[in-house]
Amino acid sequence: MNEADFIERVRARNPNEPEYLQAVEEVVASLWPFLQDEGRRYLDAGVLERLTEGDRAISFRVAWIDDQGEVQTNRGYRIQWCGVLGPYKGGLRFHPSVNFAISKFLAFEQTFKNALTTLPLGGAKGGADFDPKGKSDEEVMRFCQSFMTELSRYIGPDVDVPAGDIGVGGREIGYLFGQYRRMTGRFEGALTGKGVGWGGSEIRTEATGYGAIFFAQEMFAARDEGLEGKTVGISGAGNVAQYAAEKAIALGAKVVTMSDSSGFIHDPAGIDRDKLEWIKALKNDRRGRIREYAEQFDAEYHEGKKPWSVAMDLALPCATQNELGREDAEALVKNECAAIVEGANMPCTAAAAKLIRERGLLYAPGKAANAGGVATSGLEMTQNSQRMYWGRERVEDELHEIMRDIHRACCEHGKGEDGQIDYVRGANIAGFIRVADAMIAQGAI
Ligand code: NDP
Ligand code: 2IT
Repeated sequence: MNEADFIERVRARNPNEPEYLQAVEEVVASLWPFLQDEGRRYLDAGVLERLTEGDRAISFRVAWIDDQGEVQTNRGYRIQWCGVLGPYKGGLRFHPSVNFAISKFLAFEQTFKNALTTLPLGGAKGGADFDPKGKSDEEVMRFCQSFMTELSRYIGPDVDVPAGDIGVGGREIGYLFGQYRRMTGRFEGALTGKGVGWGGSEIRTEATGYGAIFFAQEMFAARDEGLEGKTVGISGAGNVAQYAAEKAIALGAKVVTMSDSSGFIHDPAGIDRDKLEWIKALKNDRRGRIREYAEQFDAEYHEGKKPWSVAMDLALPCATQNELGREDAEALVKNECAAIVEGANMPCTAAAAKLIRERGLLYAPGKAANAGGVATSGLEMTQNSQRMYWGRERVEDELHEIMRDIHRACCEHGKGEDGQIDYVRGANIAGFIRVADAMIAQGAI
């Protein structure tokens, strides 16, 4: 079979799932030359066919009662993609856009990402088409309780360990954990991202954003450059965006943009530590809109626009999939942006990624650059198993070392003949080898 036939087969088996196909096409394009050559045995063992078919997909009804006493119905998902490396692991997303195709692409990507961490973690993802925006805390709690009543059948510390993602943060993990404990009668590490006072890990909240900046630091260090003085553009204003901004500022970079689904703010003076604390309170406590920043700090607000036309040395898309298209990539190239580091999962469209790679920008795919979140979830699982608590410094040091190792693995497998690093190829091959070796060792599964 050639590459085109293989992709055609995946397409035919998964109709109407564009995001899933996009993720598969990227991985297969990276792997194909390797599979024809030193990776031949993986092709012969049918590993690629197996890895493009998830272990199982669960979909369920979530009925709950809103503040008006009306019954509302949503759909919940959990896709357990591949369990050869450890218990299934990956986030839960609550957003109206969540569907089968999006859950599948995320679970597929998660499998390679988790492999890159070198921790014992299988790949999974899930969520619901529930929109937490505008809902009261009580409504969110009732939704989480109903969702977990069903999900609790399928998870557990040695089975599947969900965490947060878009729309699922500390508040939601608290309600989900409470209901899991009530359903099972067990206080155990069946979820990560828990509060630090009740089984959570230090640094898990910060980990994805911090990890992305550690990765960016490594990329620039390979060119004998640091982040100090660099202009950084960030999209999103949620968990990943906030802590990417925090670490970038701490390392002396100037963060000039953040955004939400309504528009972006541009602060040419730079978002400093105090302004970032204000954004955290706006987003995490008041659940307000980013436009309010422009009124508070006399910055620009661009309704309905994305930040990529602003001049920046480092672009960090930290909102959602396909948020950075070809025209955005053209604008970044035109403004001499040096690097794009994906805090979000698959934020660049295929056309944008193609252009970025052709033009030779430093380009870190999400499965490498945002792996710090799940890696620290892995450290939370370790602490739960040990019934131990590790201090902040220890966890941050471990996270930093894991991100350095992922960078090293990308370089090892992504170095071209010209000495340039293709991080996409490096991440895909390094993650694939770890999963594929385990799969072959465990038989025809
Ligand atoms: P949050 O819910 O905390 O924040 C999401 C941010 O992205 C918000 O600012 C939100 O704006 C914006 N956003 C969401 N959907 C859209 C959309 N369709 N169009 C434009 N903006 C949008 O999520 P996280 O920060 O946790 O996640 C962000 C990304 O990072 C996701 O791709 C996620 O999969 C990925 N990720 C998260 C990890 C984690 O540990 N949390 C780990 C690894 C990856 P608004 O509030 O207006 O909706
Ligand atoms: O996309 C991701 O890696 C996450 N949302 C975090 C998953 C986790 O289990 O911590």
